[in-house]
Amino acid sequence: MATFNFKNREIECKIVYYGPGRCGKTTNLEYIFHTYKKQVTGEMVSIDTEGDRTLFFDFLPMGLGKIRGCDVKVQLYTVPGQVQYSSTRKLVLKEVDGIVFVADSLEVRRDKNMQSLKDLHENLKSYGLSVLNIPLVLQYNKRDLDAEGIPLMPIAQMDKDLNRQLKAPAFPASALKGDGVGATVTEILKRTLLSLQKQLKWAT
Ligand SMILES: Nc1nc2c(ncn2[C@@H]2O[C@H](COP(=O)(O)OP(=O)(O)O)[C@@H](O)[C@H]2O)c(=O)[nH]1
Ligand SMILES: [Mg+2]
Repeated sequence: MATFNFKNREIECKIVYYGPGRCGKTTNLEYIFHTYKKQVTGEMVSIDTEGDRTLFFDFLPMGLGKIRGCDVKVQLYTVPGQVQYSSTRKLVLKEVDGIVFVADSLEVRRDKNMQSLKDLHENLKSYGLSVLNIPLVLQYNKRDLDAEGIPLMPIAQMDKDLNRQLKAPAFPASALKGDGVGATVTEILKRTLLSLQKQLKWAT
């Protein structure tokens, strides 16, 4: 749940990039951090866990408008994807307002994607949240590897595996090249802001 600070006329919310280890979450955030410099309001903070990191930075999306005269400040987070960091992943999801699920398009990562989505589902449930009613966007990453002759799952297969029930917007992407990264973050920002607007309506 976002923090509404009416005194500073600021609303602070949290978007988490979730997905299996090595799917490209950190690469997404690094691309955003470097490409949308003007909208980044602080440093990238990195919390090291052995072999993997939790990253976050503050982001002030421009052009998406204010909510009731309040600026909206977003914290973008990644989680460590490796199985052993389950408790960290859960902690990062606390009070989340929107989620980008990054799936790895590599054929060999098919099961890992599905496991990670299930893990997301369970972790959200422990906070009384549901993947079905939280703002959510999927990203099918590493599409560039197709050109290298590396076997990737067709988009239709990934939709079937991951998005049959969710019916969330899904973006093919190459976080490495930046393709689809902006479209993904813009969509989750839009959806998260819309959801906050609705929550505010109920609260007043
Ligand atoms: N070819 C290609 N490699 C990628 C892409 N995204 C990430 N990678 C690579 O995959 C590896 C893991 O990426 P990383 O962002 O650290 O994954 P994370 O564990 O989800 O944070 C790194 O070597 C990245 O350079 C992509 O879109 N295409
Ligand atoms: Mg990472």
